[in-house]
Amino acid sequence: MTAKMAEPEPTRDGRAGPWSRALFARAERVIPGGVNSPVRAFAAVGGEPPFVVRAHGAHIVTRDGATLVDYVGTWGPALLGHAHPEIVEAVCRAARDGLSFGAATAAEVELAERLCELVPSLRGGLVRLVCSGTEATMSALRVARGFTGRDKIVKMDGGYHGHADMLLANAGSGAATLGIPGSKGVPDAAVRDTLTVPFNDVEALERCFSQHRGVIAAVIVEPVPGNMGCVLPQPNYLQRIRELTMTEGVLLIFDEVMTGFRLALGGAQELFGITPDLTCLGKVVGGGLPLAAYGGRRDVMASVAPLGAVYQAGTLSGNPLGTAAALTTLELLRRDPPYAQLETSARHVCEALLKAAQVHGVALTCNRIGSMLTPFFCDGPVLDHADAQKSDRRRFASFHRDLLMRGVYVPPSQFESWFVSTAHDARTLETTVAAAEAAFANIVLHA
Ligand code: KE4
Repeated sequence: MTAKMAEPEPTRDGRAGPWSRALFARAERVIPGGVNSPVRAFAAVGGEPPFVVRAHGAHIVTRDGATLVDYVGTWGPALLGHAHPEIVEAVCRAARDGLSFGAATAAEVELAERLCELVPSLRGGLVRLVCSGTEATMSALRVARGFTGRDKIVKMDGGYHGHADMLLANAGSGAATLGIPGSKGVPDAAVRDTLTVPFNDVEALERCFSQHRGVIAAVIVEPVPGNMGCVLPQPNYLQRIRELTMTEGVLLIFDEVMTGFRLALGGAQELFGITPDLTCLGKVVGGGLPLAAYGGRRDVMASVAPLGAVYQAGTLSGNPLGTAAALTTLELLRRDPPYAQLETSARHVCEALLKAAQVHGVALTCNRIGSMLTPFFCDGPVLDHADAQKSDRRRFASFHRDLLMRGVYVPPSQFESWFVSTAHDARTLETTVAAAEAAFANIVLHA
């Protein structure tokens, strides 16, 4: 099918062209929905995903020849831009010595030591390397249940912590986008012990604790949810969760897969000054390679096999390529912390979106913290999943398609965060603002 097609001309229009459409048709014949993760199918924004051939810095290039300013950032890892030369070089160097050993290596020790230095809840504690955020959260919850001897867990409505059975209850991210907050194939028994409460609602958590006193193992929370769109904790909310869990003997797990190393070197827990009992990390820490981690209090993590009786394992855990990418990423962040620059760039984007929306009379709320932001197509405030659900998804879809046509690639879902990287410079921000202004003008006409 593609054999006779002419190579595409360079363009800024990121909408799927003949090459992406042909690839998607082939993909749908051999991959469920044509993608290896549901949100990539662009179901909520027209259903025609552009296929990507490479990415550098703040840009991705599609198979149809479009160069786009990227705010998906491979869903968070690309904090330092795509294909950072020092990370690529470190991975290539490691690869020349072998791709995977399934044995202990010095790099894993060094990375674990670095994590225990940088992340407050890991200081003096233990950390285990895994390959994905799902593995990290699933394992942390198993450890919490093993350590406390309790079965119930609490998560937030709209919180997303990967696709482990027990966490697919009122889940956010792709599950919310596709309107399947639960999931077929998850037996009732698997979520029977999963309790959900609205984010930013202390009273609801207090009621949950009083109704389930003594049987809750852990609360798992994204300290800044990114999977209902970006939602900020209200003043004192995280502190109240810490106090309540302490009083109730419930472990507090911060899922910092998205916020870790993005909001500060020590993550959201450093930024807000709250130390959880366990922390899950992923995305940024792996520099784009499959590397994640969970860890925290030494007495709790001592439950993990082979030290303790809570089993967790993985063929590629701590693999040499992931650890090389992670060590280089952390060294780059330590050498030149980018957080002030990220704050300035992301604030510029948020303010420009709000201004353009206002000029065209479009109801918009833009939640932002550091380099994470989400424009919600509704009047604010957006403080939890229920608020986020009020967004006008038709307008979002129109906005998304317009931006894509004008060379700006943002998450294809209202319930995701945009990510600004250190590679987003003045020119890319200018392109973004111009595209947004035109997109808002268009919304009023068409959506
Ligand atoms: P992974 O298993 O996808 O590596 O991580 C799961 C996960 C855990 N915790 C948080 C806070 C997360 O945001 C994620 C994954 N995030 C989604 C995007 N919001 C990944 C993108 C996708 O599912 O394709």
